This record gives sequence, C-alpha cells and structure tokens, in this order.
Amino acid sequence: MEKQTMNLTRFLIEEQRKYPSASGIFTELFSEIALAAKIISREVNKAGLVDILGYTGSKNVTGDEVKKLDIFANNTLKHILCRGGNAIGLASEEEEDVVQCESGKYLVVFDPLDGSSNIDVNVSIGTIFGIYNKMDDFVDKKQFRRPGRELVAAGYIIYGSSTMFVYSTGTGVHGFTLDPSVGEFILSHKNIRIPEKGKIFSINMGNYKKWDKNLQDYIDYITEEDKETKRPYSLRYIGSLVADFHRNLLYGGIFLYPADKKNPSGKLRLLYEAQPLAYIVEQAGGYASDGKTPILDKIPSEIHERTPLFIGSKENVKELEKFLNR
Ligand code: P6P
Repeated sequence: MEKQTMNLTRFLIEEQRKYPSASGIFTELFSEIALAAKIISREVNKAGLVDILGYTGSKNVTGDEVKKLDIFANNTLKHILCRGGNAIGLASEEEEDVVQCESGKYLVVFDPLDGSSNIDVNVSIGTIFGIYNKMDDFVDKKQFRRPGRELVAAGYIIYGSSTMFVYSTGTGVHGFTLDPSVGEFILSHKNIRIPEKGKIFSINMGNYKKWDKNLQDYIDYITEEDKETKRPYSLRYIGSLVADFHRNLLYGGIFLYPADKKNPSGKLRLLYEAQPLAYIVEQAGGYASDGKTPILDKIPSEIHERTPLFIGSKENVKELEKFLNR
C-alpha cells in the first residue's frame, strides 16, 4: 500500500524533514512545478485531438520555430511560478530576457517544452528545469551567469507513454510517474543510478561529415566489431533531448550533441538544458562535459548561450574525451 501512496509532495516533505533548517518553501516551489507539469501533460496528451497542433508561425528568441504547445507550456510555468511567491525570477528558452516576479527565494531556469518539433508525430517530449538560490531581489541577467554547481535542484518531466517527473535536490535522483486517475505523481524510481558504462550512443549521424576528425574517429571506434570490448555500441536517437537522456539515464550510454560546421557552439542551451541535465546525471553517478570542461563548471555569458553536450555514463563520456583531446 505504502508504494502506491508515496506521492511527490509526501516524498518532498519526508526529504525536507531530514534537513531541520529547510523552510518548506522549496517543497512549495516543487509543488508549483508539478502542477504546471500536470497541466502541460494534459494539453500534450490531447494535442492530437484538438486544433492545438501546428506552428504559430513565429520563431522564439533563439530562432527555433515555435509551436502553440511551446507557448502554452511557457505561459503555464511563468504564470504559476511568478504568482507562487517562491520564485523571484525566471529564465526561459521562450523568453528573450529574464522575467522579474513579485517575491521569492529562488530563480528558476527552464526549457518549457523541449523537442516540440516531435509533437505532431507523437514522440515523447519534455520540460527541463533548474533552481538556484537568488542573489538579489532585483533580477537581471547577471544573476544567471553562474556555474551549474550552484544549482540547488534540477529535474525534467517527460511526456511519453506515461508522464514522469524526475528530479534531484542533491541527495540522489528520484522518478515519479503520473497517475492521471488521481492526478498525483507516484514514486516509481527511487534513487536512480546510471550504469558506469553503457552500450548505447545517441547522436544525429546525419551530421557525420560536419564533425571534426577526432569525433569521427570515436564514432568509427565504437561502431567497429570487437567482442572483448562489447563493440559495436547500439545507436538510439529519437531527436528529443529529454527522451534520449531519460533512456540513457536508465539503461546507460552516452548522448552527444557536438559543435559542428553548422553549429560552431553546438545546438543545445547551457543554462536551461545542459546544466540541469548535467546536475541530474552527476547526482545519478554519471558525467557531462563539453568535450573538455565539465558542464557544471561552465558559466553562461548570456542566458541563451549554446554548448556542445556529451552526457551519460561516466566511462563512456571519459572514453569520448580521450578521443577529442588526443
Ligand atoms: P537534431 C529538439 O529540437 C532538440 O532541441 C533536442 O530536443 C534534440 O536533442 C535536438 O534538438 C535534435 O537536434 O539536429 O538532431 O534534429
């Protein structure tokens, strides 16, 4: 019975009791994010049934085609978090500038609906978020120029065959699955640990010709036949960061989005994609880098900065780094 009734709120409260100094505001903030996740999940899951599909015909601040659900997800998170009184400021992929809220102890960064180009074909998509302690009540871009090591929590929601809420507050990674019949996230994956080494690699092979030689050599190496070192690895790539990351977190392996001739700094965003996922993967025993520097040590110079991202099982990422830094 206990297993079926351990929901996100109860789990957060029990975790909070381990830290007498905890004020409980953190738990409120997480509950606000969970509420937004349930609302977004409802819209994502019915998207095929109502005319919410299709592009708005606009581009977001970073130049990506924006779908209606992106805007819906962004506005849902912004509305709930800014009125909740716990987040003093926000940074979002869908907002050109930072968002100043009324009051609160925390800053929240998020990609409201990553992988949205997959919405029309029913591929899993996700929300990614990170939480920092505020530095000042006046929120400007400077407050977001900090290393991911200063994150106090991070997580993602994956809208797939089921909706899952996966997060860490620095004491391990825990996963909750939404039971729509009661509208609760129920603990389903306590203390997620990523395998030290995995056999999955996730990369867009269509860009092979654009990569530098060292990366091509790494891909050639892991796709060679060699029983002793359990090669070739298996390619699994769905083109939706949260879905690819979630699978590799559970099964082990490496996700790669390198810089290339088309994207000299890579495609993915440091502040609200790479850093939160790097926080999660390190909490689960994995590792993330840009090929040279740990993602959690990098400081964004501007809120929409891009970065190369290599993330997953520690041994796999370290093996790749050896090739890239030969
Ligand atoms: P490509 C989706 O548009 C996204 O931002 C990530 O979710 C995904 O990992 C990546 O882009 C896919 O990019 O260039 O392989 O289509």
